[in-house]
Amino acid sequence: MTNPTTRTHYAICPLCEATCGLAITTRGREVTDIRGDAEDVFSHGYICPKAYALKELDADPDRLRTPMIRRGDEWQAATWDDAFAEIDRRLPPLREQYGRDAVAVYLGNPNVHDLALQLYNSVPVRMLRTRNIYSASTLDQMPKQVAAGYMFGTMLSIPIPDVDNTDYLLILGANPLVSNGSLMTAPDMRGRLRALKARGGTFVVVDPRRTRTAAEASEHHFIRPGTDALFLFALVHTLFAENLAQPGRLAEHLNGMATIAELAQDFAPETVAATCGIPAATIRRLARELAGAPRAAVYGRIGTCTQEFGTLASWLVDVLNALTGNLDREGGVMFPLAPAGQRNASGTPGRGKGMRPSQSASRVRGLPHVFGELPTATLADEILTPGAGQVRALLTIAGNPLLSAPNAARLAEAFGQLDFMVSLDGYLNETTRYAHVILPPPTPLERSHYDLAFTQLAVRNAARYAPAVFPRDPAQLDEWTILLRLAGIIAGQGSHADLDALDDMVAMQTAEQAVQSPAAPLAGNDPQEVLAAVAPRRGPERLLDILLRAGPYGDGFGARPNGLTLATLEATPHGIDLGPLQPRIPAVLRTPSGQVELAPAPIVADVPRLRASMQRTRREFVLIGRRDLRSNNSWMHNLPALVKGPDPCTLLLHPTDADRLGLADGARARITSAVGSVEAPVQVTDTIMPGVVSLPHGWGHGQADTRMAVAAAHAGANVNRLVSDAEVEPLSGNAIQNAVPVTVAAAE
Ligand SMILES: Nc1nc2c(c(=O)[nH]1)N[C@H]1C(S)=C(S)[C@@H](COP(=O)(O)OP(=O)(O)OC[C@H]3O[C@@H](n4cnc5c(=O)[nH]c(N)nc54)[C@H](O)[C@@H]3O)O[C@H]1N2
Ligand SMILES: Nc1nc2c(c(=O)[nH]1)N[C@H]1C(S)=C(S)[C@@H](COP(=O)(O)OP(=O)(O)OC[C@H]3O[C@@H](n4cnc5c(=O)[nH]c(N)nc54)[C@H](O)[C@@H]3O)O[C@H]1N2
Ligand code: SF4
Ligand SMILES: [Mo]
Repeated sequence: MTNPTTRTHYAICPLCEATCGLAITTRGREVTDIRGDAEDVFSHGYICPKAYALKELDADPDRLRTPMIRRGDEWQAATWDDAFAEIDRRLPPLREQYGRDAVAVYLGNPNVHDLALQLYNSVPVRMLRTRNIYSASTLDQMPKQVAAGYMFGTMLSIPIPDVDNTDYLLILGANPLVSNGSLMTAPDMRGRLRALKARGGTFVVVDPRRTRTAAEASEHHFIRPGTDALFLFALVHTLFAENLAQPGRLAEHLNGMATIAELAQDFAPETVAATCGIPAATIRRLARELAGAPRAAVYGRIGTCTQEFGTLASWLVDVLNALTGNLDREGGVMFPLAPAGQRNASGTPGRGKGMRPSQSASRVRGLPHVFGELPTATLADEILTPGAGQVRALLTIAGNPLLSAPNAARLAEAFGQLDFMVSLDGYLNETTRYAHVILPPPTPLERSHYDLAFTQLAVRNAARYAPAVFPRDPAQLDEWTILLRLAGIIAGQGSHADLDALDDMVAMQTAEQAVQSPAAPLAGNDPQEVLAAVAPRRGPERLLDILLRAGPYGDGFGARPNGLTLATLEATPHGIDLGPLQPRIPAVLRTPSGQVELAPAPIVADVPRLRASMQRTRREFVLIGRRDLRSNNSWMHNLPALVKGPDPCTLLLHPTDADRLGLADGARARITSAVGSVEAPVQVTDTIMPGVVSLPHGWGHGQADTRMAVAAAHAGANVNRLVSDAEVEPLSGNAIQNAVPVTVAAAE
């Protein structure tokens, strides 16, 4: 080919929850430009610096392009047939010998950013029939999901701040100007927050660090890490004490208000102020402002989840939204209605099974099984502790737990003992170096995208589909095919199972579910007719078409002729706007009572633990995390554009603490916790609260046997060597990655 033509493709960025629309210009197989798609109905041209890194990711010479098999210490590039044959040779006998719980699965964060993984990862995982399922969810948002499950009935019934219409936004433990928003899909949070202020509104940030978001806020308050539930309870207390608890329209849909009033009695602002580090008068004023604002929203994220009282704090956020009349109304917090896969839009409107406390527990520590998974913080226990049910083999899918999960050193020791490990991953990194077989996915530019997860958490309803930018490199396999081949092996069909038959089975299950919902227009239809209607599509596109057509905006397979289909989306490359969020209570509820449960018994039972925490003596230092705009958890540090510039992996230390310890800016500090010790350069800054230090997660590269040359040159320290796995948040099993007690000293 002499003169490859220049083309523009419209894509959706799969890197973070903002899901920005991209305009990618290509010449032949080369990316010449990546910009925001100005016509995208959802993101209107906004992007961050990571979008351009998709070009470097695509071209990264360290990115694996063939399967890898490890024999002893030697890694060998392998054919797909050899890789699957190796898995077939080693995995089924282990299941045979030790039972199905002997195989564990860890699902990492990119599973929710990838259409094929979203639709197909459950196929091999369910076939394993193991109780040992772990994921990044218990390092992240599980407490919010537990609170949502109890209050509203499903784990994805998470109310989202209507940031574009609110007058008052209280943000705790989130830094959306850097993270680009989480459990709140909203590209360009800076623009949205500036617009909030421009229309006379207020936003308040409560965070142990004066973040970029805090710096732009109307006001910022330092809070002692881990004390958000106390602070939130004090706001609730003030609402009741001053007769400001006015749920308005929602009153008739709420259960448990009296219980809340009673519980809050113990948490007067004066009682919690010293522990939180926020004056009582400020807490009272914030409560009055929140109640007095015409429309207000409370929003909490990582800082309120990955901590000791994560479920209590996540719950209280929505208790406050309900008590101030802001739950489920414009300008408050609302439930999105996604076009596909929205669990709280199927089944009987207004009623459901709800969430019950975990009925089973982990083998070693008796930790809760929540939404079908066990706490990642106990994966090492299950591998290291002998006995029936011990984990002997591991499948990781798009995860890097050795950088992201607590007590990384102990987890590494555990991985080193596994009899067999398979990783579906594009890098030979800190985790996959322990694998025996690595199966690499195609690059994000070689696959289609529709965001099934974050449309359920977005500030506006929309539908967008993007075909792959480049045809898949014939040497690679689509991820859904990889997953089906794994499923075939697990099902005992060997490494050459009939993939078409397996895919037909998956599609049939999806069609059966689609016709089962009494609320769907196609109720009673024959699943065969559904399959005929989406023929000849296969793979993710077939499943997506079924979900879209059976969804709330769908054509119902003919019942609503103008409704949505995948073909409609294919014809609208910038997406279809489906309008602002609308009130959905009571139809959205899936609780057994059909009410919002403000005071679920299992959550209420955890309140005494919170009360007792006020009696503790304060630690000299507690450690918190942080994120950097040009980074994404652990796996984008091999891209030169993202790692150039100053070292982001520094220990933030307040000037008074630095003086006391004799640590100057740039000095090396040793940070030590109950489980480990790391070194990092000190960055002295008054943006961090005295007594609090911060290290970002996702660093700690450069280990032997990894193949990420750029990352190795920017190694940084692994903060999860400091985070303990000994305790988890009791209701959700979530790891406690914030407010970790540490000591700090000059490095030797
Ligand atoms: N101390 C501390 N620890 C934390 C956090 C914290 O704030 N503090 N945050 C936690 C949070 S919120 C999260 S979500 C977790 C993340 O934890 P993980 O999900 O375990 O880690 P990631 O860094 O996201 O690693 C993603 C892996 O997937 C691979 N990958 C990327 N894209 C694809 C793909 O398309 N397909 C496949 N098959 N593989 C892919 C990458 O190479 C990488 O190995 O970390 C958690 N850990
Ligand atoms: N650039 C970039 N974007 C990302 C990611 C990334 O790694 N880099 N990761 C993505 C992922 S997986 C997620 S889950 C989201 C997370 O999205 P966010 O939650 O917005 O991310 P963070 O920047 O970790 O913000 C957490 C904030 O909580 C504060 N904090 C820590 N402990 C406490 C506490 O006890 N109380 C309170 N009130 N605050 C506390 C921290 O100082 C920090 O400012 O970001 C996503 N987006
Ligand atoms: S904000 Fe997130 S989705 Fe948007 S371009 Fe950046 S990484 Fe991609
Ligand atoms: Mo996350």
